[in-house]
Amino acid sequence: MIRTEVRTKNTDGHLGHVFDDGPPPTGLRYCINSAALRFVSLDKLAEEGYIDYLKMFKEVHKDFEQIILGGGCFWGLQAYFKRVKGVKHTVVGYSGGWKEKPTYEEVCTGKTGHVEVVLITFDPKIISLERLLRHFFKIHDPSTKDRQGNDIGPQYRSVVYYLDDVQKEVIERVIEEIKAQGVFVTTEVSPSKNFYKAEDYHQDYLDKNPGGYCHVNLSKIWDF
Ligand code: MHO
Repeated sequence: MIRTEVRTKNTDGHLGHVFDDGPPPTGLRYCINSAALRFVSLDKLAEEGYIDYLKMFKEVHKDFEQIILGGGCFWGLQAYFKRVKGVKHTVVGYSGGWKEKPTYEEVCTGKTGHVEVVLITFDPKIISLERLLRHFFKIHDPSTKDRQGNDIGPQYRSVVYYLDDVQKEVIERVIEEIKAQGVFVTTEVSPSKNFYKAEDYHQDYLDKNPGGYCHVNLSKIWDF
């Protein structure tokens, strides 16, 4: 049997071997050294930059659900949502643009297409997506295009990026309800196409800097 060596793209390091007796669709079987692998758990795929891989696990039972929300400076969004019951994990990042691995400074220019977002991992047995979205529409203003409070620019636009198609319907239903209450909604609803984790100092920023800028009212965590 032919044994083809797999080597790293840039540094020519040995990773393992590949054989042609694997399963469809590629027919390839990768036999990769464990030392060359990094284990990323399913709930961390999105935040580690592998959002595209999630679709490979559609059939796998998960005890969590995820959604990406943008509604102004991500410091405040994260500070609020991490206090909501049923939210298991939050991480801030950049999403929706075209620039790969953007820095905060690049996103701040408004020219990367990205939005400051929070990736929320929640337990759907404790809080539904619907209720989570009610929080979202309560704490930010969906009517101001490319703006939340004093923060202006496309990086502050209101967005919901969903991670699976089932979520789309729920999001549209909640938005219809809000519109019916007379609210003008500019919120962009799209399938998530990327997520780049923001720099460490932005993670849990308001816990580290309690007096820091925050456009969200944290004095009340709503109960829906
Ligand atoms: N108005 C705030 C926004 C920060 S947020 C991380 C500032 O300019 O620092 O975009």
